[in-house]
Amino acid sequence: MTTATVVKDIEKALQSLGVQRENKGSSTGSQWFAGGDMITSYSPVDGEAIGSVQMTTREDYEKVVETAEKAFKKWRSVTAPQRGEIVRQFAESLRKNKEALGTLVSYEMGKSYQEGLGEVQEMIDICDFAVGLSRQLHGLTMHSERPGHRMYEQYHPLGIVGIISAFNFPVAVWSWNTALAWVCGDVCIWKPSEKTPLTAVACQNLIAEVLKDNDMPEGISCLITGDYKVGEMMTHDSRVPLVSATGSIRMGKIVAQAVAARLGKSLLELGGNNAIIVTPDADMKMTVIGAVFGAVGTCGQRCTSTRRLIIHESVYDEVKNSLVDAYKQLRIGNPLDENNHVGPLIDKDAVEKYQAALKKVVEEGGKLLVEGGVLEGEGYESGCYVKPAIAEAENHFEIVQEETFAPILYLMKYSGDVENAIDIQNGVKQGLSSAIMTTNLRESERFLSYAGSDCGIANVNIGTSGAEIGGAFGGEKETGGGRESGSDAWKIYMRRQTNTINYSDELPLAQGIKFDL
Ligand code: UN1
Repeated sequence: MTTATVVKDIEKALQSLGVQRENKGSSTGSQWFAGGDMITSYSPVDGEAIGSVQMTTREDYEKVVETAEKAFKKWRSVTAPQRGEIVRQFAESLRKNKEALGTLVSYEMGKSYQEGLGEVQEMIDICDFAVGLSRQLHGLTMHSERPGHRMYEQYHPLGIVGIISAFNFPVAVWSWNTALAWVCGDVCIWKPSEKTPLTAVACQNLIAEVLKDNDMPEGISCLITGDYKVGEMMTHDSRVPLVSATGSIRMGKIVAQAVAARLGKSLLELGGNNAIIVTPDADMKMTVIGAVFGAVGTCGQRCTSTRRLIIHESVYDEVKNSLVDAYKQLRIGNPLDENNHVGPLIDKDAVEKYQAALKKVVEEGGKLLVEGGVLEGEGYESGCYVKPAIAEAENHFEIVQEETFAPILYLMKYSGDVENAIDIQNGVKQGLSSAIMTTNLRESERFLSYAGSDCGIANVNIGTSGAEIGGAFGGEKETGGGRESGSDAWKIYMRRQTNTINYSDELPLAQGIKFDL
């Protein structure tokens, strides 16, 4: 595919999604406010400026929050199944715009077109899930210790949900939060990554149309844009009871402290350092495909990307050689060209971090098996294309302990029982995703037991990335402890209330306390 065709497709995508070359950056739905400085979004695909968005000022932010507060009063009175119906219509709009939005995600973020489509599919899936949920949102009932009493708990809408999302899943992570928050009766304010503001403008246009068609007020879906300073307006704002933040551990610690200082709630989805354990009983074909997709998919920029392979010494050379061979087949280039497996990193900063990590692993005593390097020349003009690399390393290396958002896979050996591999796997400060490749039931069950993986996600015979929306998504330790997406993750978007009702003609006190007048 030539550059010219890509540009043409982008034009079409931008047009059909209502994204301009110059955009206002603060919105309460159909209304947009002019703001401060412009942020330009450059595509890592070809280095071109795609368009720009005006940063939210403090004044704009105030307008947004005031409108959201008003909208909440109306939205919470719309019944949950009706709110679900609106989310259903949003899913329909996403289905219609899947190719356009997938293309823009691919071009603005750099992930492959297939993964761009997959990301929009993930949005559709969570909306479908939320529609069903809108007829549930159930609490428990329990038996009272007092005669003629009934107890139950119910969930009420919380208010404004602030969403801070990262560049790597520029649209899906927003929808995980919004689809649930909306059926729960909350209104949302979204601050997308300043690296991918245009996909956010596109999403805002799609949902604004749906809300307008349903005569809903401004303020149910709001957008603010800018750097961390704009995010800080929300984290410090007690009118925002829940802040859901996805990004680095460093960012998460700052958000968590700011929100905790005002006793707000935060939902954190931070870094991972995900490993696949390969035991002597692993299916080799699955292992290689799972490890390669996990390590190089999204150019290693998923929080679930596979960073470490912990391989039993008896199969170490076999796995190592198969991987080195498999890496030779990888095609790196324009992600909108479906012949390519790997697109660019997000920007030159990320390229520098990738280079620094490769240097550091060698300095610490590691050995490069697949060298990596930055690609130059035709098709690589943006300077963001790198070769996926493999290094032999030890778990205690400083660089291995860190999450580098790049396609670098560290191989390490274990000997003896699977417990030794689990110790290595758990021997990092992050706790998002993990996997074991084995056909041996005893090994897989030990990996899944209380003494097994300490991560929020633990898979058997699949890689570390590519979770489905039906399960709760998130991780332990420095990954932040939050859970988004499926299962009962919706509960964080609501406030729980316990109700005790006395239908007797006495007033007995709990715990048998006597109090007579
Ligand atoms: C992320 O990288 O922040 O499990 C989210 C996965 C995707 C979501 C990743 N469904 O890889």
